[in-house]
Order: sequence, then structure tokens, then C-alpha cells
Amino acid sequence: MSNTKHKAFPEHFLWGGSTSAYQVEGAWNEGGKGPSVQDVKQLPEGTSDFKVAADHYHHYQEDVALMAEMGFKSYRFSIAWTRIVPDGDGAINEEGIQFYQNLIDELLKHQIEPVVTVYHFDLPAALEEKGGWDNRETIDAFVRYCDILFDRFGDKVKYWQTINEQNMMILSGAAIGTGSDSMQKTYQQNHHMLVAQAKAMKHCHDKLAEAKIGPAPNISITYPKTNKPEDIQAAQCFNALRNWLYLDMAVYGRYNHQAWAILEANDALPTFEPGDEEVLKAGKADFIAFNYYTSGTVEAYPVGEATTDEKTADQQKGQGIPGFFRQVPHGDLEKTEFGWEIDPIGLRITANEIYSRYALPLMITENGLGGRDTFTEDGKVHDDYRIHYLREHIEQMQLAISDGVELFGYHPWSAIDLISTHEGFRKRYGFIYVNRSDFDLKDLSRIRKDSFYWYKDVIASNGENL
Ligand code: BGP
Repeated sequence: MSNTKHKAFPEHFLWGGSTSAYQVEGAWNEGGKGPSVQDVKQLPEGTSDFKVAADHYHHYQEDVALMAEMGFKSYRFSIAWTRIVPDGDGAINEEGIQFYQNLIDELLKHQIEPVVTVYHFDLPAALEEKGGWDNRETIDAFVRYCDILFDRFGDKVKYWQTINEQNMMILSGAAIGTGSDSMQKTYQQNHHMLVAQAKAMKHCHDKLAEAKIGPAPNISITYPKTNKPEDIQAAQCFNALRNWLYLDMAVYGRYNHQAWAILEANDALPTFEPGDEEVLKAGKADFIAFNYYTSGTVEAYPVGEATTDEKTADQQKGQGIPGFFRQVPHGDLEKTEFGWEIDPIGLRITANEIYSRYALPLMITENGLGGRDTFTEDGKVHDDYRIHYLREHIEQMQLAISDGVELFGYHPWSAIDLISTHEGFRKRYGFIYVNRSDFDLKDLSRIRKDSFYWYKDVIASNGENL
């Protein structure tokens, strides 16, 4: 039990919710949109595709009205690169620009602050065909796309995030539909994304004096399995590779030394082109957005020892590099029905750790519980398990604030039901139920879950009534 003196949430705390374009919008080939890697990827059998999703593209006004009813102060969503530039680096699609103008205007009409992610797993398929992030030309295409967004939406959008969960794209490409088989190639792609991000942050600052921009990685503290020094050292390594590599770069413009050593030992060092070092140094984050679902646990992984990892395409499990670390179950934590460990205190620890290292304001851009919700005969969705999960995380968030962490926003995943990265529509996260299943689109009507009413009260009381 913590003895910390509770402080209230700051007066203008951004209570909101989160989504991403390809998981919520649908209309995958409408309005001039080009295909993204998510539209063309091979899906595991029995999993729905992203073509209709929650059909937010056609329901955005109704959805924003529901967010307003919950009292959202902010909404974190992503813009689909392929709506703005359908082939990634060619002509601008004015219809796509118009869609986001309408969405942003709708939000502002309800006094909801737009928090925009530029790129959330949905690289244009046309760029992937030209080598994707292997190809340095993708850096230029990304920066041009960002410039278009800054020019067109910069008068209305203050908060920007560059790349959602770049660390998960690199570590768990199989779950997300990104990445490559070779470790060196993967970290070369990573390097190109880091260069692209640094350039985008610089352009944002040059163009928009008032804007704030930062990265949006998934940051979770990793625990050692035991207090043996070998396990503690393994945890330090995984934290470096999974977490600090991305934040050291976004804040200090340099590679984390331990992450670099791990890459070196695995012949996976990225090649720098002349000028990269200066570019990386010049890109400065104004704040850190991070996604947190659970913590991780690792143990030492002696070279030559047979692997015991769970082989899985799930972004929260199964990481291991011989000689450094291997991920193992925590052992004492409860799990969601999809097998993700639940660790609210880990959120407080993570927030404190980030703030100690970087001393920048923090915003939580994802946190939530995926479950198979049931639409019951009384026309409701009784998702008390979600309320329980969110309540415990909000309590820890408040404790982190009481510890002195500058935390200014919370955006649970997800504002509304949408398609999971690799588990289809059956794994739901929203406050708003969308009436469809994996393969039956039904009427796509919106139903307020029990968590909707609960969160409304949390927001109205600025976090007092949990
Ligand atoms: C994060 C992603 C989201 C999202 C969420 C839940 O990794 O940024 O896009 O979907 O995790 O994951 P999943 O859908 O796999 O349950």
C-alpha cells in the first residue's frame, strides 16, 4: 500500500480516448483512399479484415457526439497516410483532407482537443512495394506527408505524435504486419524511421510555433524474474532495447548505449548515411506520449541454452535474445482473457521511470482491456471487468502525479470498439459497443456500455469518482 499523499488531477487534464485509422474507419477503398499494408496483409484464418472496421468514416458525427456525451476533453486518433497521399509519395487526395477537416471541426465544435498520430501501422502499400522502410526514399515520403498535415491541419491541431509504437513494429512485426526476418534489416528500418521522425519533429517546430510534437511508443517497465544480478542485468538490457532506445533518440537524439551494444553483438547495427547524426540531434520531442497495457518480465538467457519461450505472434510476449534476456510470465499477475498480464502499479513505475529519465510532460495515449463483450438481452453491455481495469490504472496514474510526474492526458484504448491488430473484432476495448461480429456486419449500431457511464462520471469529477 502506498503512503503517498494524493494530489488531484490537474485542472485541464485531457481525459479522452484513443483509436487508429485502419482499425476504426473502414471505407478502405472509398474517398480516393489508396491501400495500406494493413489492407493487403495476409490475415490469420478466422480473423476479420479491416475493410469496414467500425465504419467510423460514415459514422464520425454520431461517434464524436457520443464522445462529447462522455465528456471527452480530447480524442487521440490517427490520420491514414493513404487517404492524404494514396500512393504514399504522389498526388494529394483532397477528399481525404476534407474527411479529416470535417472530423477535426466536429471535435472542435464539441470542445474536444484533437490529438493526432501521423502514422499508426498503415504504411501505404505502394511504398511497401518500393521497399518500405528498407528504402531511404520512404523517409522523404514520410516527411512530405507530415508537411502536408502540418500545412493543412496545423491551425487547428496543437498535439501531434509521429509514429505509433515504432518499438512494437520492430520487436513484434509478425503481430502487426510490419518488419523483416533479418535483425539487421529490421534495425536499419528502425533507423530510417528514427531519421524520418526527427525530420518531422523539426519541420513541425519550423512551421508551427504553438504545436507540440512527440513520439508514441509502447513503454512498459520490464522486471527481472528474480533478484539474481544476472536477471537484473537481463531486465536492464530488455528495457534498453524495448523502451529507452526510442525515448533516448526522441529526446536526446542518440542511440541508447546498451541497446547499441545488443545490436552490435547480433550483427544488427544500422548504417548511418552522412548527415543522419545531425538530423537525429536536431529533432526534439516536446512531450512523450506512451501506450501502456502491461509490464514485462525477463530472465537471463545464457547462450547455448535451449529456448523455452512461448513462440507467439503477440506484441506483449515471447521476446528473447540469447546472451541477453528472454521474456517469461510474471507469475503473480492476473491476466485478461486474451492472456495479457494486468499490472496497474507497473503504470506508476513506468511513468516515474520515464519522467526521471527525460523530465518532459507525459501523455498516456493507450491503456485498456481487450475482452469478448456480450450484448445482453437487456440491450446493455456489462463490462465491469473493463471498469475494474481502468479504475485501477487511473488510481496509479493519480499516484504517479502525486509522486511529481507531469502527466497531462489519458486516452484509454479505445474510445469505441474497433478491430484488434491481430485478433479481429472479437477482442473489444471500447466504451461504445459496435454491433457487428467478425464476419457479420449486422447494423453497426452504437450502444453505450456500462463503462461509458462510469467514464463519463470519472471525467465530470476530474478523476474524483472512480
Ligand atoms: C497497441 C496498438 C493498437 C492496439 C492495441 C491493442 O499495440 O497501438 O493499435 O490495437 O495495442 O492491441 P491488440 O489490438 O492486439 O489487442
